[in-house]
Amino acid sequence: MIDPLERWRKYGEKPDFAGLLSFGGAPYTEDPADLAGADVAIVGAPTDDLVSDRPGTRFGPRAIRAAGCPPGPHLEAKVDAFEQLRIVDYGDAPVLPADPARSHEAIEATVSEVVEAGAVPIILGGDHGIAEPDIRACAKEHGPVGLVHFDTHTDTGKEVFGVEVSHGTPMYRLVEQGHVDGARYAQIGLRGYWPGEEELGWQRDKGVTAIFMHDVRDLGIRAVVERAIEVAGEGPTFLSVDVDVLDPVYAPGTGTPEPGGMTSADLLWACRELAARLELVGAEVVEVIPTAVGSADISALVADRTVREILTGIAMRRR
Ligand SMILES: [Mn+2]
Repeated sequence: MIDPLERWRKYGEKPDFAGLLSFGGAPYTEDPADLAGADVAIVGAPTDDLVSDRPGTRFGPRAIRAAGCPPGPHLEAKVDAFEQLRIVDYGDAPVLPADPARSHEAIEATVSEVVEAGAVPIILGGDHGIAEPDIRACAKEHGPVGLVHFDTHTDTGKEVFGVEVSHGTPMYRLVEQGHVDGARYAQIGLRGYWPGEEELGWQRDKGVTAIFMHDVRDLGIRAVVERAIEVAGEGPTFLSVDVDVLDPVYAPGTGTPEPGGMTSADLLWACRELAARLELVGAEVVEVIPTAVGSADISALVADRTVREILTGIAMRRR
């Protein structure tokens, strides 16, 4: 285990641009034995072979780590997640370029190591196809999970361009395979021009709750989050955040941007509130295509802060 903050210990904080790249300066390890006693482990899943439009999310995990800031108390929640939780950065899953099947096997195996150690995995994508290995690893341990899913798109296609394993199909497959309980599944932020009646009809049959962007606009984020908490209810739940749920002004670096989306302020608060009130067994932040370096990359920056809000919420729940 390497503690990237150690050399700066006497100053109380490390500059963001210096030292080993780990999430939030968390201790870094690739040894499963070091996961013992961890509350949360960050896992990178740098793969983008399954996108239907713009590639580049393979650079997401590294950019999100580079956009991080050191630990400290959350000014609104008054909680320092890094002080209250044992958080480790477990590095990247050993993905293979141009071999999505073996990359998914590697991601599922790495996330499973975290789950089996009793820690909550938070996975940095990567395209949204990684939801399949991420959630499967959690469901193997906890049984069918509830799901709160922020996204422009439902990702419930049976196929995209005739391809069944795609970043547009993971939620269809996870529900059909019994890893996600459709009755405990809420989507938030849907808008634009996909999917069609076939996919929406399938969702309704499975009892999935679709909360559209016009619902967020008309009802407000607090009412929408209450509805999602009601749907997910008690029991193990996964939180999946596709940054394309945000308006492209907040996260222009993403594979399939759609104007008219959520604000960062709403998404960040929602993630903290959900993590504080639901029994989260895992989370992922996906579809970041970095276009710059470090805190200059606004899509990676909002992804880093999304994970920080989830961590703050978990710390609030356990306090
Ligand atoms: Mn998605």
